[in-house]
Amino acid sequence: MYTRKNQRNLTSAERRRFVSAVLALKRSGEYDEFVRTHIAHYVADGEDGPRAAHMTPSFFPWHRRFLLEFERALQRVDPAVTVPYWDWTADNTPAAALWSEDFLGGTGRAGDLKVMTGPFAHDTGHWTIRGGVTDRPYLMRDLGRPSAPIALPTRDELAWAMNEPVYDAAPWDSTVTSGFRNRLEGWMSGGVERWRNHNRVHRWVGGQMLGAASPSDPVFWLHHSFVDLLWDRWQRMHPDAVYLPRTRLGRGDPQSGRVMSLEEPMPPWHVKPSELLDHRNLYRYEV
Ligand code: CU1
Ligand code: CU1
Repeated sequence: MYTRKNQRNLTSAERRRFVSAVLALKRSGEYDEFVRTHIAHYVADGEDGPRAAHMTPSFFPWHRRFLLEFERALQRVDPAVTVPYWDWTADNTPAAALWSEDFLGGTGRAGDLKVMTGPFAHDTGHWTIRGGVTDRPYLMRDLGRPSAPIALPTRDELAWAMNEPVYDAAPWDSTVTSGFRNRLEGWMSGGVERWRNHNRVHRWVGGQMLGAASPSDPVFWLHHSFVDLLWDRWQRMHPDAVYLPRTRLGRGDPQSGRVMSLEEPMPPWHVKPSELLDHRNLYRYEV
């Protein structure tokens, strides 16, 4: 049993140990394996094949397992390290300590968006992007997208998702407008509202966080740690709510075989959503 802390409460020693463990995984090649796994499971609505990770009910359990795998890798380097979480409703500007020189570094420079500060700046020699969806070898960010400013999700926007009492609904994809899962994952069609909550955060950071290679930016883990906390919080807010779909979809359903119901194993780990509904025997969140 261990605790995932709010990143704003980390001591400077805890920050340093987290960063060191991440850099160790980068050196060993394991980090890039995580990026490749994420890319391999970035299957959109319009593509064929099973959709375990995104635009799908198993968005939450898939990322819970993905984070656990990453956290276990970090802990093989340093058993005291856990994945902190970033509450983007509170630490919602580029001036937040998250982006400081001794933690994740800051935004990218004008023009090519290349990150120039902190341990993940390419010029340190420790953070070369490989196997991504662009051929740029350097980490890019565009915090707040100054050219067309956007804001991180507010408490009210988050509440709009959290107050939804039903987990997910047909057609179980990016187009569904009700249900906690897509209100939090944040695919909504049309206009400025298109990116909500979880997706808005990817957009606000910009650079590699915009696409399938988003774990190339270590902030990915802190973002998804908070998303995981929010799933937990939602379950407590709605104790009678259940994961949906409960049973395998019928053959006539266009999503049959594409989305995972409660007892259908998710690739690549062959773990069922039902096995990931409760994390409290493994870790807790500091509140
Ligand atoms: Cu993802
Ligand atoms: Cu994400």
